[in-house]
Amino acid sequence: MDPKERSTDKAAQEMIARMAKAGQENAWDRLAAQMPQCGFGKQGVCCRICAMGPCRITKKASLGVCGADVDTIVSRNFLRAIAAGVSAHSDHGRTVAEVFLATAKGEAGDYQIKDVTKLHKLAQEFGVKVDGRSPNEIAVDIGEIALAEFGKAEGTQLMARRAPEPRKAIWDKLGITPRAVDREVTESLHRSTMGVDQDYKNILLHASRVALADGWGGAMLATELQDVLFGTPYPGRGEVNMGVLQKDQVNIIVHGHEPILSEMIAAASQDKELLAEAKKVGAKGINVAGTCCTANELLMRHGIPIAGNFLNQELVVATGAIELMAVDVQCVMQGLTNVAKCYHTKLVTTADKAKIPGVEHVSMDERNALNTAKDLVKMAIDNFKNRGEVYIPKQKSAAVGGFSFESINYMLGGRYRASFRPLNDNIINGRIRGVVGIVGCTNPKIPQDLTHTTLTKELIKRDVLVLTTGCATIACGKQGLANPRDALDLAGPGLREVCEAVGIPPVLACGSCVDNTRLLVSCTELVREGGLGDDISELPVAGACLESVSEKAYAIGQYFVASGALVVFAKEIMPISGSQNVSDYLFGGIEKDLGGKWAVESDPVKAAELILAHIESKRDTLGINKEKERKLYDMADRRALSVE
Ligand code: BF8
Ligand code: SF4
Repeated sequence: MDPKERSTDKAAQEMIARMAKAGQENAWDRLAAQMPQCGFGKQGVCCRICAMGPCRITKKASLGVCGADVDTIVSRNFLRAIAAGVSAHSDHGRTVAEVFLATAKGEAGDYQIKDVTKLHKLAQEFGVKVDGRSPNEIAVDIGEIALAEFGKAEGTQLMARRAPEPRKAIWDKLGITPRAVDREVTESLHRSTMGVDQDYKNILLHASRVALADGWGGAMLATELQDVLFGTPYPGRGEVNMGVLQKDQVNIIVHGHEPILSEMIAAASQDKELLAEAKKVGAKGINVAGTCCTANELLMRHGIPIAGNFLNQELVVATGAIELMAVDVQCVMQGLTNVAKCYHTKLVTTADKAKIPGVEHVSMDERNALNTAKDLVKMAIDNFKNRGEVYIPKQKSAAVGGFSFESINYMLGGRYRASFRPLNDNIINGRIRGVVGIVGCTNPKIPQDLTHTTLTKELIKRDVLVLTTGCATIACGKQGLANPRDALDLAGPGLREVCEAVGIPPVLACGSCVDNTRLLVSCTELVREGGLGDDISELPVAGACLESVSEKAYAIGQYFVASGALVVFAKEIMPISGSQNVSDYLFGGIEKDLGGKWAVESDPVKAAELILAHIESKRDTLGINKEKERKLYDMADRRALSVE
């Protein structure tokens, strides 16, 4: 297959061609070998949760052996996928909470509480006393409360209190205010086992509840605690794509999700002794770059370069320039082992819960974190001499990352009064039509990055502010859309004017997949600031992921829907088409219950139309599309025009 049909990223195209020439396999080749994929699986109609099965629903056999109908089977599979996604984000959150607590207690000396302002804010939210106490004392209480959120016996998620009041009332009325993460995941598995919940709407109601335990629970805690521990991101420059690899330096790739590891490797790479060692082996320095979400975390906080997103992981190794790739959890392809074998690259697993046969394991213990990271850097340096042929594609793009909620708030409001007011005002006056989150993965079924970048361009052209996370951020970054200057040239006149006035780009890189919670917090702030309705469901906002891969993407989609937003996925990647009832409910009926809904559209241009129509209908309902009386300037105009 022509590499251009596999990826829209020029560096990836080069590497795909090189791998093909060398007879090396990657995800696209393995996908081809899987064709045709199982039609039952695609529709979500197969069930193998008990030993009377596996069953699959066909015209000939409309019920499983137990009598389960297609609605039960499809909704149960969907719930299980969401629960798995929730467990991934939230287990990440729990690890962060554990390291946070160990840090506060002085048991993880290499980490420290970096953002005391945010610590105090969390303390206020959690009812923790601040006066006369040191940051570590406060953090011990916060850490203990946070850790309990994952497994507490009673009560609901503390973070869910952040949601707008009408939203919380909807959740309460439906009985889906999320409880402890572990409880919601356990109940998901219980309800979806053989012979338990067999009412598809009831099953999908719990899908919302478990997803909310992630968005307004585990994942939100991951983001908040990481900010306190590693620093709340503020905008800074970085570079994205394989061209960030350095031919004359020791290259280390950190891959996975938890910054617990990558933060330490980044620190160890600056160690003077290790730098001297690198020089001794003939390298000019130590270059750390990231792939996948851990890359977003490092770009957000340190401007550390990003080598690529999910589908780039094998291609990066195939450059022959990587001395060591340290991986932790999630989205790490086992296929990496075969590619690494073709080169000198040392692949190292670091999380005890995620090992790979034949791959060296170095356990990352937070109590000895920096030393472990130094050992890894040393391994990389020692491996430099084993390099063979190296080919590094030239492509790289400048990018600005670091758009946390706090930094957006600060930039919009200015130094003296952080505020969303200018954004609300400009949505109300129509210069900005709405706000859309473009998130998630890259899937080999779709030319890499195509939909994220096309949708982003279509939306900013039509004056929609775009917030990105996960691999979609990296997709945009690679194609220059996270470069404010280039992106501004593609923005519609209204959006451009506002962006130039307040000094934000039209595409905001907001971080990793757990950082989708920054988008929930931002939506809540849009409501709180006033003028755009009382609930998230009234806002002219939407979310989209047309290249989803992971179960985590369903979890994210469902918590946005349950928070009141429209969420658009690609049709062929939404495994519910086997049930008309489930499809009708998720694409329509659920809106009456929760104010949000799913939609499917695989074509990014049509997806943009669909989203814009949704945004305009929300604007109509809000009454902000009505022609206003002509006037010279109002306050909003003046604010939008004032350049600091
Ligand atoms: O959590 S976007 S492919 S890397 S799942 Fe994975 Fe998808 Fe990338 Fe990050 Ni998110
Ligand atoms: Fe078949 Fe029912 Fe068992 Fe599923 S639970 S495998 S549908 S018998």
